[in-house]
Amino acid sequence: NDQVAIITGASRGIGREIAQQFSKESTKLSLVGRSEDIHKAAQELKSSGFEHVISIQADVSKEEDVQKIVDETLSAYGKIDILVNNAGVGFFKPTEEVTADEWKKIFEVNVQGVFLCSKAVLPHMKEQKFGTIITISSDVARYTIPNGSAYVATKYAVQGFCGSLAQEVREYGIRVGTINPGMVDTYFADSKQGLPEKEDWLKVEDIAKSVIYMASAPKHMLIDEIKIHPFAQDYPI
Ligand code: NJP
Repeated sequence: NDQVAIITGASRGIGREIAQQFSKESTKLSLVGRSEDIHKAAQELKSSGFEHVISIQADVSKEEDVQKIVDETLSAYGKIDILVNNAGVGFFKPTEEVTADEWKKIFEVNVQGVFLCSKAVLPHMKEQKFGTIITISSDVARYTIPNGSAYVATKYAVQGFCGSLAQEVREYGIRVGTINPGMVDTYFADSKQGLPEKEDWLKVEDIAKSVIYMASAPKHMLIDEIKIHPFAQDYPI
């Protein structure tokens, strides 16, 4: 396998597990996160004997950081086959308590980050006439919940962006898809992974394996959306 993948938000939670699963497929990896923990995630893979991994401390909402991600990936591996837009943040509270700054910031990461990273890899994928862009969206891109107006709005936006992009780049052999999970046991929204009350929630492996499935589908196949819920979660259809 000589595929090259960029995974954003790979320092913990779903992104870190996506990196683990890709390493088992021998996919070469660029791991992205804002904090220094991103280097630990790469080191963990190296310690387990996987050599083809670099870590890039970068913020997906900043254009100059995103350029750094693409430049460092190309100089390490010479190409980009897969982008996993996984980095994302969330908070849940009544709308009148959401500040304008919080609204702006969640859109900068969840929506602008997906736009900037996708835009930055497109010239390379177009040139090689192949590529897969997978975005971890959410099941709330398909329905609404109280106290989630900002987060839900970002995921509706992401869904609209990815759907439009999918049609736009099809002629270049580039596949664009979203994975839309329900509640996953991670550090999301200031939580902790492994809390007993989240025992019935989806596990990071459930989502990571879907990413591998989507990315490794044969070239004639486009999996444009995967929805996954914890069996125990009550959700609107
Ligand atoms: O969250 P968490 P998840 N630039 O907090 C990084 C979606 N989702 O794994 O930057 C670059 O454990 C952050 O690292 P750091 C969700 O919307 C989740 O659950 O160092 N990286 C960390 O590695 C999101 O899109 C649930 O702080 C940035 C990672 O992102 C995706 O799943 C349900 C960054 C977040 O790890 C992964 O979230 C659902 C930035 N600006 C959708 N900001 C769920 N957990 O229930 C953050 O439907 N990161």
